[in-house]
Amino acid sequence: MKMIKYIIVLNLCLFMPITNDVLNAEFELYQSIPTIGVRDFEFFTINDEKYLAIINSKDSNTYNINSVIYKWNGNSFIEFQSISTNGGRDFEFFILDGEYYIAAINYFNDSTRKIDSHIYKWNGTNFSIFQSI
Ligand SMILES: [Ca+2]
Repeated sequence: MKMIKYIIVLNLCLFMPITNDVLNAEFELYQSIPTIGVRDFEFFTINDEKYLAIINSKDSNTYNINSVIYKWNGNSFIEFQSISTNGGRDFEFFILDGEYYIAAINYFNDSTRKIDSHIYKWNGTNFSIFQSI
């Protein structure tokens, strides 16, 4: 059985150089995904479907940008749902009483750090806003 290994490289926070030797020895580039000041990749599964949530923090003008949840189609991750974020710092997926949730942690909205973060709940089709904290 062939084992395929994947590596995801955050384009904002590289703490060690990834040389061609490292890539060739253990991993090969499989897919590139556009990111904007990315802070977190969160992989999770719902009903055997695989998702990758990528939280963006800011572009050159504003912290108020969308972050994106991608869905695995068997060959690659394709865009599934955009989530509005304000200086996004982290996506955190969790299961509570059999229900699926993802929290989008916000940091800054161009004027204040005193802002809400949001919890989204899986509605059977996609995530909808559940609670602001
Ligand atoms: Ca996370």
